[in-house]
Amino acid sequence: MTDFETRSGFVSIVGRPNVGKSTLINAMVGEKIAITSRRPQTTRNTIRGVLTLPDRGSQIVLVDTPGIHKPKTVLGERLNTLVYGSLAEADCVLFVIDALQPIGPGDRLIAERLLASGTPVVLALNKVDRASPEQIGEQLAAAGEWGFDAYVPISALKHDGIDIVIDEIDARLAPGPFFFPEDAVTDQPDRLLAAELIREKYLSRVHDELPHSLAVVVHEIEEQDNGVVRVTATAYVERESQKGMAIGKGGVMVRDVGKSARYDLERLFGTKVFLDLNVKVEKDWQRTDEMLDRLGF
Ligand SMILES: Nc1nc2c(ncn2[C@@H]2O[C@H](COP(=O)(O)OP(=O)(O)OP(=O)(O)O)[C@@H](O)[C@H]2O)c(=O)[nH]1
Ligand SMILES: [Mg+2]
Repeated sequence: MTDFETRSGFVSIVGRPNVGKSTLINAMVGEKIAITSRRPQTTRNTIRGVLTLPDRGSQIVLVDTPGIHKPKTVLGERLNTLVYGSLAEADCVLFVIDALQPIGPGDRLIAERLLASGTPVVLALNKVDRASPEQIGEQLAAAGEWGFDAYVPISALKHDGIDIVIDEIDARLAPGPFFFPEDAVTDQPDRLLAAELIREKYLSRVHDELPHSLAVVVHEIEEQDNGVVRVTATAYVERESQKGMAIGKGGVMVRDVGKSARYDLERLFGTKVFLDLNVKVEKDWQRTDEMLDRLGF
């Protein structure tokens, strides 16, 4: 017996890199709380999104996680540890696979971990907007062998099937308290959200190894007397050669990133923003524990 009149639960969103986990959390909470990009390994932190359904008396706390992959760096190892740690706390798992990519060893590894954990699993087959009916059928049949609790074809990008995912999760919530205010969509501090928005602008503009070598830190967010919010940030790269790329010819890259980020930041803070963005070299930050600590991983 419990005294709760409400239901709630923590739901980890897991899957291989690039399958659309962050796009899905944004679609579910209805706001952009996680950045997305065409490149794998975009998400580097667990990001909590909150979805309250007042009519049903329930609250879903979604946890977006970095894609699970074979780790090559200390950062990679920490990301995997982070994902498996979040599974331990989950009441339910939302396992995302890509309709356009045949099920591979990466998906199987995750599926086995999930089956062993005994946690209820809702599988979302994402990106069906670009898949043929045959592809969708084959993927569902193959994934069906795992015997998870529910299977939902979706398009996170086009917001198709999202309500069904929410229903399937809601049906599996146990009596429990609301952990967040009803109108909350995330518990991320502004500094982190701002840093991620700046990193996203870089990810869509730079190539080769630079996306992986890039970390953004927001040092200060300060409201000035004139009402303008001043955001002071640094984009860290790993090598001197990357610094030139991150700044661009005559500063064109840093200006373009800054302009685009400022637009999102102004929406986030609801006021004019002055963005002070610098680029610095921090040698091999992904490979040293000390630097990962400083950057907040
Ligand atoms: N066509 C299509 N593309 C999608 C869909 N969902 C996500 N994408 C695209 O897939 C790419 C990866 O999306 P993300 O949401 O960043 O993927 P992720 O799983 O969070 O990736 P990591 O954080 O790197 O693990 C982006 O270019 C998205 O726009 C979808 O339903 N349909
Ligand atoms: Mg992501």
